[in-house]
Amino acid sequence: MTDLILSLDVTDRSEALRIAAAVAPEADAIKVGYPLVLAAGLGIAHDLAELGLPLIADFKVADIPNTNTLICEQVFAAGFSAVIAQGFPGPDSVLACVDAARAAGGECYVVAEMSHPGARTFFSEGVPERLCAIVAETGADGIIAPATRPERVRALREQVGTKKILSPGIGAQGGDPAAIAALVDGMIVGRSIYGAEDPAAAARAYAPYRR
Ligand code: U5P
Repeated sequence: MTDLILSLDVTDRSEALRIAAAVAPEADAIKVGYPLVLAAGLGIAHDLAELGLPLIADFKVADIPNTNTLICEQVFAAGFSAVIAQGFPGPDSVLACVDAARAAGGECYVVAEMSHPGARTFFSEGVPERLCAIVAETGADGIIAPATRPERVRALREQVGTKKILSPGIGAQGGDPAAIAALVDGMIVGRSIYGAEDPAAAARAYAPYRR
């Protein structure tokens, strides 16, 4: 299965709810990050949860273990079903997120390599592979890997085996769903869906790549 994950980076509450409701029948999960939560409040998660799709909190949690625990407890109490953490703070920080996810019956994903051009500065020279080792060590559910570089996703698949790969960078950042869908478990798509005149139709265009 390759899921379609709507990245709902909209900063108006009612527009976010309207787009989410329209796209929900065409999507498998909704990812929410700082843009929407800072604009509309964490309570937006409860409203979105009513659509019945898994909700992923893209807060790229990256602090000491105790702070990560406190952040993730808030995330899951708000109604999210998964959280995204950074791996560079180290295994104990990631484990805090994994433990909080488990306590809530949720999931934790770790950023292994980012999708934008500048990511190459630090997500290089074996670092993504070391981050995948932290995923294995902590029992996290999977990684975030760049749809803009399918060859890197292929290499990281070797590292994570059957753990899930969720992949942003499709559409607005230039990633091609035809090149990435078969390599990953989830395609994360933001602007090319929520920025379209008809977001539901834009989401439907990804249907051939949902398996
Ligand atoms: N995201 C990336 N690349 C990463 C990690 C996360 O694009 O390496 C997030 C962005 O913050 C955004 C979404 O929320 O995925 C992609 O949106 P878009 O480029 O499809 O609009």
